[in-house]
Amino acid sequence: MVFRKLPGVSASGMGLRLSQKFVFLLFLSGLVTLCFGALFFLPDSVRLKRIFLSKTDTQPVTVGSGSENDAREHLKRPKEQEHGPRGMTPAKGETSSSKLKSLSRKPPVSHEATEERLAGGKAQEELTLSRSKTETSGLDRVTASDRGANSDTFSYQKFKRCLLKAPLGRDNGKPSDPTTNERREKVKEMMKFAWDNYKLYAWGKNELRPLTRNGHIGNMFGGLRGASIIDSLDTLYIMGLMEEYNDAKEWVESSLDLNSNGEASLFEVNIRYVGGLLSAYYLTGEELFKSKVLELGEKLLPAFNTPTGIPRGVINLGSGTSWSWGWASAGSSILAEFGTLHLEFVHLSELSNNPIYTEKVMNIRKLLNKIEKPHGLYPNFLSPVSGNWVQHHVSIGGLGDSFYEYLIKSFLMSDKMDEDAKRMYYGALEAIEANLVQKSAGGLTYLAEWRGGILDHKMGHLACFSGGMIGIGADDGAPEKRQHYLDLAAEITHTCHESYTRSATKLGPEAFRFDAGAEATATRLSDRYYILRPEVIESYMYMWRLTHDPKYRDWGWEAVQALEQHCRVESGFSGIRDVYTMTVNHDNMQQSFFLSETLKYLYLLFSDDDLLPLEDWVFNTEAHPLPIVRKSCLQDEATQEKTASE
Ligand code: DMJ
Repeated sequence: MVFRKLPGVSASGMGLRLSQKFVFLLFLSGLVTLCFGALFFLPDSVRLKRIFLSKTDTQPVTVGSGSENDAREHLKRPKEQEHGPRGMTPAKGETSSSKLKSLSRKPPVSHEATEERLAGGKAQEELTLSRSKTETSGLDRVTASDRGANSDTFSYQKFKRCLLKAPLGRDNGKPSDPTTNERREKVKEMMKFAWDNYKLYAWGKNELRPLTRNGHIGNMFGGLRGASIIDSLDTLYIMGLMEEYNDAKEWVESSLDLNSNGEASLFEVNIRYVGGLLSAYYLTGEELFKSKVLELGEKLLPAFNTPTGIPRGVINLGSGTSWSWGWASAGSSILAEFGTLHLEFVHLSELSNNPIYTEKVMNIRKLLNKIEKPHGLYPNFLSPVSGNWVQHHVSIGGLGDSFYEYLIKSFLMSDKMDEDAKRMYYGALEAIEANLVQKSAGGLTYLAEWRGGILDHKMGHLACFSGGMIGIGADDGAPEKRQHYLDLAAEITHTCHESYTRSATKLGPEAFRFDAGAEATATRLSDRYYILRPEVIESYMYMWRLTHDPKYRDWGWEAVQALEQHCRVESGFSGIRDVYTMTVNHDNMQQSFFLSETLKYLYLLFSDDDLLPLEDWVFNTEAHPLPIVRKSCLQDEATQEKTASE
């Protein structure tokens, strides 16, 4: 077929002349360049960017270990491990630790030197985030500096003088009994082993993968790195592992980059990074930790820019944009997440002398006080837009847990001045006792979960922290209930210990049930794993301090032996996939909370009570010790200082 040239139509057959065609092509190529260029300036979470960029570039957030979250993180691990590329193991010399050594700017600190310097006064499923419609822009952020933050006014010396006892005790908490001391030394050796391997194979990454001998970054902390370092600072320090502590401090100084632009869990960043830096500062007085934590605290504030002031779960630390977890129904926020900020935020206000942090968490408190609670219970999901509950699922384990813990600890940390927190805690405990506390056929006390009035006879490993929580709160409720609370705390701790003793490995499953003939055992395959969690040991530690019943130390020692036998591998510690089988299958993950919590609580269990005495310290939910705020003492000290200078 022959095409005839029509009048007025160009040779191209498209009705364009050569010059027009050239201009059009130029315009088109400009447009394409612009589109691709724009991709790199879009916020990390924009879906289009995810399609074009690789996973590591965009770092989609998988839910973290907050409450039920790390269970989900764990579920995706087997795949990664099986399909992990071969040859992932870096050559030993490739770790950055050696490089860091040469970067040292300040002389290393010894335990004694720090203490001496500070002495003075009385003491010394991979869930890629789908942005929900409830996304908030970070543009309207109110920063701490806008509100007049003044980091110069906090006096570390005044703070030290207001402590009742020396933080590290008489002899760093060394017990006089030789067996206990041997056990304590064993725990210290475990910490050193876990740390050395992290340093060797995963330095600067978030966690160590001990089987493949490499680092894990994950996606709970946005672009933040070094979770295991921040989580370990205080543990290394109280154990007197000073060379290791100095390496960690040096890393914070040279490599902790807070200018990340990734999607982070507000809860996880708060409990691990904010909590870890705060306690490192309070224990050592190093200004470095204070300036880092104040810088980070400021980056978290935009998460509160919601119609109710209830923060959303995820925040982009760079842009300040925040949104709800894609898996949380109807764009809701999670009780254990927005309810686990109080301790750290009060301390951020203390250090910055800026009330904004306290205001943010007090606002959460105000809303929770105002809304109706079914049977006095606090459901796990709340809308940050309407301020109403979204579902009626109540749990003292995952999704709820540390909210209750922070109520009683807020009261204790306020030097028992925060009456509101006290009232809320005992109110919640009453509702828990009336609705959730159960006795099994075999006589075990447990905490069931509540789904709109129907009980699920299951208790998560996470819920086992409650033995310790109820124990430390026993003194401050109604006096006639003191013994009752101590008994309840002991019964729950006993049940959790049973969940360990009834397994082949003597480690406890992720969740255990009390139905269909089960008594403190996991009935589902998916509940049989153990990821080095601390909660059961945490309760042993508190119950030991409260009662001095030697059984708690014996139970702790059983756990040490089980960890050594089943979780210690050639290059670190690893979780296991099934606590009921002796031929263990490791999950290839040394969680940062193993260093921060599990080993710290074990060390404290085998130490004298004067190592981080409970009269002066509360532990945040990641086991980072925070001091009790003695407002009146601090004010007296300030007045005295003023009078002296006049
Ligand atoms: C830790 O990160 C904290 O204890 C948190 O409150 C719950 N999950 C882990 C440990 O299991």
